[in-house]
Amino acid sequence: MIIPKQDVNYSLYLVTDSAMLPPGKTLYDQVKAGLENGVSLVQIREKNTDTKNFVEEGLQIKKLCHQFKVPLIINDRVDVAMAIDADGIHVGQDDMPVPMVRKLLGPDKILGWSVGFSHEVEQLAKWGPDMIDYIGIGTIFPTATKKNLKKAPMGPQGCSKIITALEDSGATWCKTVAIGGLHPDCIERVIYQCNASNGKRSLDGISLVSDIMASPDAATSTVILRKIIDGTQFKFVNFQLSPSNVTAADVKKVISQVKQTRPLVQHMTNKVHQNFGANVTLALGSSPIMSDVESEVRDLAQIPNASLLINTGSIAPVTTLTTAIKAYNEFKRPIVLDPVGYSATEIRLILNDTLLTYGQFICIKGNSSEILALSGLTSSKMKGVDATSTEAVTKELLALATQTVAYKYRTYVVCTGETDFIADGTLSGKLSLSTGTDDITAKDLPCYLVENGPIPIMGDITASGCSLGSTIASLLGGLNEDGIAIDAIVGAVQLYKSAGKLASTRARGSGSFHVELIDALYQLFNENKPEEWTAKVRRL
Ligand code: 3NM
Ligand code: MG
Repeated sequence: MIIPKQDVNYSLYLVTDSAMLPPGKTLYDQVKAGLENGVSLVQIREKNTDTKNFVEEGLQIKKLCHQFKVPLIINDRVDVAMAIDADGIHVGQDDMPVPMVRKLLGPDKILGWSVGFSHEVEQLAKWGPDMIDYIGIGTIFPTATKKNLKKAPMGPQGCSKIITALEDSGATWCKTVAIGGLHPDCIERVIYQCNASNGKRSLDGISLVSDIMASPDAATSTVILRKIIDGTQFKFVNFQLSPSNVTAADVKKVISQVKQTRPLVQHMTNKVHQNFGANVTLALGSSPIMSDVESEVRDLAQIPNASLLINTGSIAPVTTLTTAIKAYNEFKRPIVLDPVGYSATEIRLILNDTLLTYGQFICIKGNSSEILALSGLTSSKMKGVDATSTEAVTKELLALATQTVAYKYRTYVVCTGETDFIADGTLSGKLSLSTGTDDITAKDLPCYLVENGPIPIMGDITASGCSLGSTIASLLGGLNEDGIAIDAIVGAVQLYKSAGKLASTRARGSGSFHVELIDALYQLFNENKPEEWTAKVRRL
């Protein structure tokens, strides 16, 4: 062993594949470039190499790895690992049974196992600490590298479930790496979102094949990966995720910024909301664009102060939505998700889960049924898109559901109702391997309540909830670099609720309420006196 196995650094774990080498490069070249630039662990994974070649290559690569004090792991082939005295072995669920491998290898070698499901973790825990040293959790995203993958991509959510299972089953010794479809455009988000629910741990590393093995410039690719993995801050928007007390002065500042910057708010929304949402956006000094044309999303995402609202009330093609999400994430512009009717039908559930898997959202806004369903805290299925759960839903439960969704997706969450709940799960964008959320759990997250008494007529017009999404997207889009996200989100909720109350006192029925709501938003926005708004904010 080149180093004691408890000292292994799992942070950037390169798995080889000689079938994807770029022209002119050998496996040795690619591994060397990786090691020179920060690869911390190497696995030789050769599915079609003759044993003699495998052994020769293994010896060569072992020598190379040891020059860098990096351990060498062999995939699947226990005989090869033993023959070359490798530092460890990695086996999958269908390879040689783990207890046999451990018996052959002895206690000091590193033993890794591919895990795709929580029940596999329970087995691991039963074996105890002398069996498995680390697990490769996958596949996270689709990948062309591993043929005949029997598992569906699990996304960061599935990975978090497995990390949580390790904590729940007491297998705290076992280290974790994520694998499958990991590249610079998603690795920060994967590290950020993959956490045990008790806040005590996150991934110990990222494992990958093609990003280095297939790279024409493996050195530069590794430098890029290393920099991301060593990062301490995930800046997925170009304004601030810092905490705030959200005073009237803070909200006033946000609105002044929106007036100056006149954000472009791209709506990918349902048909019923389009006209009303566009008028609400205009009332807030912003420019609406109601487009779900895939070929222009990149251009729109690059416009300064652009923001994107995705409302899944009518369902746009998934590829259009994921392309938009990727573009807005790339240009660090905010995306608000309104998961309309989440879990009301299977297709809405799958669509929204898919969107949440492929992007980092700044805010998820839903009604209590949607947020409860996303939180997983109740098993009740919603009755319809606008239905609220018939169970006794207490304020405590709604606050916890809001915090739970915020924690899961590391985002801000707004749960609407007579009281609106807003939770901040971003933890200021803090990024780190291994340490999780520093013991902070969902119930510890900052939570704000916005109250203004009942406004029953809100429920008598269409798209009133959707247009809160437009309002949040406007105010977030308008932030300058020094603007603070939570000020914009709480401010938007407070503005919308105050305007609703004001409009309800002026309206003669639901028809004029529609018009009065736009007038009230226009008035309150332009006056910009949050200290006089009727909706009040308090901290939980
Ligand atoms: N194991 P790339 S996915 C080797 O899910 C391997 O267990 C997986 O390759 C698992 O980084 C995978 O090129 C391939 O996507 C990962
Ligand atoms: Mg295998």
